Amino acid sequence: MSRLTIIVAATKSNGIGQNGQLPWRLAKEMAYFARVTSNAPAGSSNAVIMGRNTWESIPAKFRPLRNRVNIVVTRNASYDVGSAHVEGSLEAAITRMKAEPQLSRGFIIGGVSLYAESLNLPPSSPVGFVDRILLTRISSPAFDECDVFMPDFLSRAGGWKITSHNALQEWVGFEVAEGVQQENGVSYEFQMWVREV
Ligand code: FOL
Repeated sequence: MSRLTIIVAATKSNGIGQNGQLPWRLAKEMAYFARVTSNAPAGSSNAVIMGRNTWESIPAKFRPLRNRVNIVVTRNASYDVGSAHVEGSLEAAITRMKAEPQLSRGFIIGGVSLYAESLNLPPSSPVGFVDRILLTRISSPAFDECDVFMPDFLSRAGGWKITSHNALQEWVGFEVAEGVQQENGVSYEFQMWVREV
């Protein structure tokens, strides 16, 4: 059984993408994503589990995401990317991840299907479940053009609570900018949410 972390940047209406891409270009936010998902104790690495559309949305020059074990989930049995593990279900991906030597943390990095499916894993699931969400909340502009939306985890039963900024920094293992950040005219904030189980 493993505890998994979702990492996502979402608007106030939970928009996360548009036309198969991120709706914004935020270099510092992306650097945070890369650092959080890469940061692991010496001699170990983290895994990033993603859906096929998310894999295809990552610029080719950044794939596979370096210094991380990349696992792509697709129902297409003949999908082959060579440079990443491919599995047929979220459960198979988590099982594959756990077979990895020197594995530290497991991150679900999108998209909507994998976020929804992983949030639905009960704490009693034999493979694992999500107990933490690293949410970058984009407060303005609204990005009304978004065409894919994160499931509204905050409104679900499940007891999600926002943590202190200190708890976020302790968990990721480095200093994180606190409060509302401004980049390219976009306002956002780094948050961590956990659920007690
Ligand atoms: N979570 C957060 N907080 N922000 C995101 O942008 C984000 N994006 C995804 C999932 N969770 C997220 C999925 N989309 C890359 C591109 C798209 C993507 C995830 C990653 C990517 O190219 N990452 C490189 C860094 C590239 C750079 O430095 O510009 C990496 O090494 O992680």
